[in-house]
Amino acid sequence: MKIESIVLHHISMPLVAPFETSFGRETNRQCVIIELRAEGLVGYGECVASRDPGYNYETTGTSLHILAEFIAPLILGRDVKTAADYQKLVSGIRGHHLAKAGVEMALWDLFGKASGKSLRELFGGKREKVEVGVSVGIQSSAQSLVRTVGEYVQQGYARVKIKIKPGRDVQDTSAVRQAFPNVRLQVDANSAYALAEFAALKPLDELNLLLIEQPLFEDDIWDHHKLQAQFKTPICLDESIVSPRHARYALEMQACKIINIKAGRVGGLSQALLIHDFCAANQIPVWCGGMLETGIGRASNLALASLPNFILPGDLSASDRYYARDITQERFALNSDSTINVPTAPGLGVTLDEAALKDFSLSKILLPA
Ligand code: OSB
Ligand code: MG
Repeated sequence: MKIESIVLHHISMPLVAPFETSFGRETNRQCVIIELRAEGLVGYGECVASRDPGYNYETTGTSLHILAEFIAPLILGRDVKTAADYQKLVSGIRGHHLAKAGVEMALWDLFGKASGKSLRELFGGKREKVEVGVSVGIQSSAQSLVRTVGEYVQQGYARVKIKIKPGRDVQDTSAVRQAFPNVRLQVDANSAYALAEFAALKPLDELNLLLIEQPLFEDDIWDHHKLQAQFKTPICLDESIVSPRHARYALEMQACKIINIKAGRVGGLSQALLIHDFCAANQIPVWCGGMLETGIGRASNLALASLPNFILPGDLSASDRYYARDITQERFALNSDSTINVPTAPGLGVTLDEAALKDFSLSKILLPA
């Protein structure tokens, strides 16, 4: 499709509650919404970079720079036919996967709208609803964590992930396990530990956790191999897997038993699909990670998670877990069986709430061909 114009919307949305991880605390979530116009259609994508470089090195600022100065000139006025075409066009830009992935999402929205097919259909996903869980940030105390987890369990979330960091790990996790002996529980350290530090947290291995997510440095697959050899609980990599190549490295090194897939982190939905297929061929389960997405990114994650090797519940909670007001007309609700329905309309299957986008806007960059 011939790309006629690009609009970059830098927005900030208030979260219903602050979200705290080992790398920081967010009360407002920033992101960049990408609007592509082509052949009378509009496609939307979400670049999931945050305000601060805490999760990885990208920020809303770096992504706006890369999008406006480097990615836009490569696609404006060009006929981009497939996601593979797009990946070839941007292959000269090193890194900046969150920026690249935001545009790829908008392209898929366009491809779907042009062909009358939903993303799920384009990906070959079979599920009409996907199993989901909730990611709970670090709370003021173990008691308040237990209270917060209790509220989510009450709402019907059958899988809970809690964020941990040095000093807030074994005690917090044990308290949750004791209060909820049967809940499917996992922890996420967001790269907060060195190998020796985490190896000392052996009690975690006795708490019947589904997995331990990204305990060590994001650029260190080898130390995760050493840690996995000492833990019976599966290690799951998030930050470390930034491409299909890295997924191969991790499996060859036996650095993990499970992979968290985020289309943003790996440079686009096409790359996420490649990792899904590679893991399926190697009997490694995957699950869909989240970046506190708006309804745009959430729709994309749901379509991705409808694929067969997304075996574990995703970090894909209902819209009201994140935002009182979203930028899509549609809001995603939790079904009583801890699932969320996958959109069925063409493309992402959601419609933008223009007024909300405007109200949340920090800046807007218009790039004509
Ligand atoms: O590590 O999975 C993560 C949110 C922002 C950045 C990194 C992560 C997260 C989450 C939230 O855990 C998942 C969600 O969107 O519910
Ligand atoms: Mg994570």
